[in-house]
Amino acid sequence: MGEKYMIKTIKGLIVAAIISAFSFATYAADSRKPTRIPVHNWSSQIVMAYVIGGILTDHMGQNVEYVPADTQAVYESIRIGDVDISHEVWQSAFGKSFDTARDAGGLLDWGDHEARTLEDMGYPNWVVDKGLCPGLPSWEALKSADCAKNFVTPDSDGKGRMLEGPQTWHGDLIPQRIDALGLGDLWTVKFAGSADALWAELAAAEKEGRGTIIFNWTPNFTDGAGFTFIDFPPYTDGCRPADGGDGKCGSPDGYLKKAVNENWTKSHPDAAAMFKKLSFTTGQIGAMAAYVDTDKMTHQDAAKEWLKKNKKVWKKFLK
Ligand code: TMO
Repeated sequence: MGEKYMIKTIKGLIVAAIISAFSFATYAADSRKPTRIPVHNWSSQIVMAYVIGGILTDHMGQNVEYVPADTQAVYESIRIGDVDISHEVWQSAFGKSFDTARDAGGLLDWGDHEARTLEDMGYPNWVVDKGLCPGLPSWEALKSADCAKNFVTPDSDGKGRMLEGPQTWHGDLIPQRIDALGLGDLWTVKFAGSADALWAELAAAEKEGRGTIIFNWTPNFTDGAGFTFIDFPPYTDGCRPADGGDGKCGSPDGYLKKAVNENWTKSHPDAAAMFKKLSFTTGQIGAMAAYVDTDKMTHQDAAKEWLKKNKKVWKKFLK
């Protein structure tokens, strides 16, 4: 192997270094300080954290840090500058905490994703196919004792059981609603410890041939998989007990919002411009979740795969 080859290789390396320096040079305005991205406890949120982190590091030459964060307290953390962004503010679960932080100053509304959201109780379609609760998806079907008895579990005191998500997501919103609608004698609400426990319940109930009602949301991996949300009385502003209402209402047709720390938009103007443009559809977010919950990939691998398959989507967010 000759000197010529060595020189060629070195030349190649220099050219590569110059090209990569130029491709990041357009983002030189931003601070080298890592953008702190929160990580919560449902799949699309975690995958999207790595998707955004991947865009910032691999394509904008920036630094990021992933911060495990409480799903309600995170908005105050962003307001005071302990976390920089939030990429999935779900209206039903977190709208109130978001509003409180925004009104106190320091946290900015950074726009909505194209996807709309619904977070509510529902059931896999085989529950109705098996005749376990005629009348669904109307909530009034739940008034029937013949329905409730098909949802009894060993821990439910002879009542039908509904499985809510982790209590940090909505506190006692669902138990309050069940009582407010006069369903408390027939139904009891238990809380799952994790999102995975909800999916495990779907599998267990199907195997045991008993009915199941769980908390779920869209966009999610279940969007194309035969899951139906219960039609509760419509949501109206102020209908929830936390907002002074009687609680006899379902969840809103909600936004999926982004939020940022105000100072971060000044220290990281290019990242902030990218994040403002960033918007995903129901299908794109459902796919992020499906890589993990259906295909059993790690969140990091799911994000890499998503970025690889959706270059046209995210390149539009870059300048
Ligand atoms: C906030 N969540 C997507 C779990 O409803």
